[in-house]
Amino acid sequence: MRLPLLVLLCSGLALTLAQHNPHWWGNRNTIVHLFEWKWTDIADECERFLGPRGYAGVQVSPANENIISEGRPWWERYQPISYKLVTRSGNELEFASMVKRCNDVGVRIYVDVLLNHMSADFDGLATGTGGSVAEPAKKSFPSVPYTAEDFHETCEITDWNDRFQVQQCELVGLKDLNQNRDWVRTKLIEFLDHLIELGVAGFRVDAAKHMAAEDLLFIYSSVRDLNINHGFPNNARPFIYQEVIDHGHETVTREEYNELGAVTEFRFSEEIGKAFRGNNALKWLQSWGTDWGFLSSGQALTFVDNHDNQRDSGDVLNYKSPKQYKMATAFHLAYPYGISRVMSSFGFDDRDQAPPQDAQEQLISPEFDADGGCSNGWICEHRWRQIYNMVGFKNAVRDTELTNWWDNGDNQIAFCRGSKGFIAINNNLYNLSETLQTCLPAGEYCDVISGSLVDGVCTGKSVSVDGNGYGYIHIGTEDFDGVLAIHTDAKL
Ligand code: ARE
Ligand code: CA
Repeated sequence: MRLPLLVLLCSGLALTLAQHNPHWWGNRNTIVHLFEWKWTDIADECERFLGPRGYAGVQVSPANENIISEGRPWWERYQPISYKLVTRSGNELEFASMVKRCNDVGVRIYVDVLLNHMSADFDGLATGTGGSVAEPAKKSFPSVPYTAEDFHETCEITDWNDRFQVQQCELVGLKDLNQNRDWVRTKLIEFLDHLIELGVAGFRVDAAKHMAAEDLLFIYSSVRDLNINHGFPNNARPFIYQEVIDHGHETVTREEYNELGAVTEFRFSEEIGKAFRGNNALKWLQSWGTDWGFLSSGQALTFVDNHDNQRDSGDVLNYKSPKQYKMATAFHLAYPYGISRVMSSFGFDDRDQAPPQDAQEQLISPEFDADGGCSNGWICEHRWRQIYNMVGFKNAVRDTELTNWWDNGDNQIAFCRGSKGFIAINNNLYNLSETLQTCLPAGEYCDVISGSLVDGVCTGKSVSVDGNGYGYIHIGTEDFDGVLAIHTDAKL
């Protein structure tokens, strides 16, 4: 029986509105997507790097069993065949231990969950990463179990502006679950509850646009509260952020979902890429945010690139354009807008390429060089000083307003965050050399882009701020990076 949307809205509203809270610990603010990492490596990373550097949480790759595809493309993980927690990232024990170890150092775990579909057609019997077998062509997934009647009729999405097709046909051939059926709802809720029991703080909901908002409302409202044994308060609801790709002219809109939880703001990614690639002057970023038609700040999950669009051509930036990428990321983390997610990639030359793996097709662990960067196929943008120091900047300036915007009428910009932080960016092909209002108390500050504050000294540039808050700011064409950032936690 389908309840009218209004009834569901009224009964679910109180609960679901709270599903915008990411449950960050302390003053932390930034989520990192450790794409395709193993659970044991993530647990280590929480303890040795993410906790100490002030990251708030990790988005992990799908945790439930998937089909094994020839050559092991990363996207096989988006083709589930059961809800057993066994993937190339690890098994349930390893998952549980990761969640606990990360929570223990104040880093939350958000799981990428696939509620829309199961795997696509496969010749004959398919085997999963947990040993389950399925016959996707017959929509038979005995390990759940699901049978053909749990799915929508097979059809193809040919018109992305046809609601029926988008929500009830098969996204790239993936068998489309019917979330209006009690059995399907029950299985999905059990799966989410299981993850919550293990201590996760929330979910990235894959392909949310391909499911009716009212079905998602029912599911989200039905899952249990977060596990108090992992440090969450009583009655805390899981944080939900939904992947809805809406460029602004879709039939199924992001507004159908943003009351249920946060929504990925793809236009943020596209516009920030465009600006820092030099296709839109940075001075226009003064009005960045809702004036650009973006969702309200608390509803927008923001990112420079994600694991899909970093593989597409176009304006979106990725690690392959490091100077522009670091500038865009610095702006992302300095400007008070959105729920920020940083991408951490593995290197790729073609779209389907597998993540770093050994001859037995086991995922390999990242290795680190003397600077702490990753060296064996993992890119680890989150370990780039210019990025993790901006995560620290964002923590330091939390809850302050943007003031004192300055620009040169072109591609040089600067602004303050209260009296806690100041950033300048130069994307012109000539020097930025100005005495600017930094809004900071008088003193000597370390630029956290060209270096850090280490044992009482700046390893990079420093800026002296006078009694009126002014400082001489220089970002030259000879500089390695086009950003300078100072804040009160990096004061000599
Ligand atoms: C793979 C093969 C396909 C094959 C299929 C089935 O590539 O050729 O048909 O398997 O055998 C990922 C990969 C896919 C992969 C899939 C399953 O990206 O290549 O297919 O896993 O293994 C739309 C959706 C959006 C979706 C994007 C990719 O709306 O939800 O397409 N994004 C999520 C994930 C992906 C994942 C899936 C969904 C599936 O982030 O990583 O796919 O779980 C316009 C529209 C958008 C549309 C976009 C497509 O912008 O507005 O709605 O996004 O175009 O570019
Ligand atoms: Ca669907």
